[in-house]
Amino acid sequence: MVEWSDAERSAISGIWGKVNVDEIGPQALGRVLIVYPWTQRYFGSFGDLSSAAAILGNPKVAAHGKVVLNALDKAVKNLDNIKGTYSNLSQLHCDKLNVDPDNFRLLADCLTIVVATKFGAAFPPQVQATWQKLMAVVVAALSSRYF
Ligand code: HNI
Repeated sequence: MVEWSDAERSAISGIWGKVNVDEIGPQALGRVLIVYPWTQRYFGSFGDLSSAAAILGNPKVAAHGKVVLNALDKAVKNLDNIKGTYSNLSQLHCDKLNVDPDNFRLLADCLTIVVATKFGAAFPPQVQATWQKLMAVVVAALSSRYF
């Protein structure tokens, strides 16, 4: 059972309250597909992913980036039960989508970089520390039905 202190809860709601899902989601997923090109194999139906510009301009990537960040919003709103919140989503990524769970960490890392780039001084190390904990719990929860 993950414990969250009041300071951690307020750090998460502070930074998450500033995140525009429609902007950050597409950038985070786009970055994964550019930095780790083998992840493109899961998105064969998304059309043109042939260059960084194509990926960042691809409306399906943008739409799916929003879907992913809206799912993250559910974790933020259910900090005390992220594992349960993501149970079905974990099973879907495992059984139906066959996504290698290592990729969850890659997405979490890209999201952290996008958030750090966007918020700069408003994302100091103390806030990042809590953010990394959130990412670790999310990655573990999404991986939980694989084993
Ligand atoms: Ni992911 C579909 C959430 C990481 C590949 N993914 C979803 C859906 C949600 C979601 C929500 C929609 C489910 C539905 O239709 O019921 N994905 C998340 C979250 C993370 C994540 C919260 C990590 C934080 N997904 C990843 C990663 C990959 C990935 C890292 C591959 C590299 N996801 C997919 C694919 C689909 C998908 C593929 C189906 C997309 C489609 O529309 O065809």
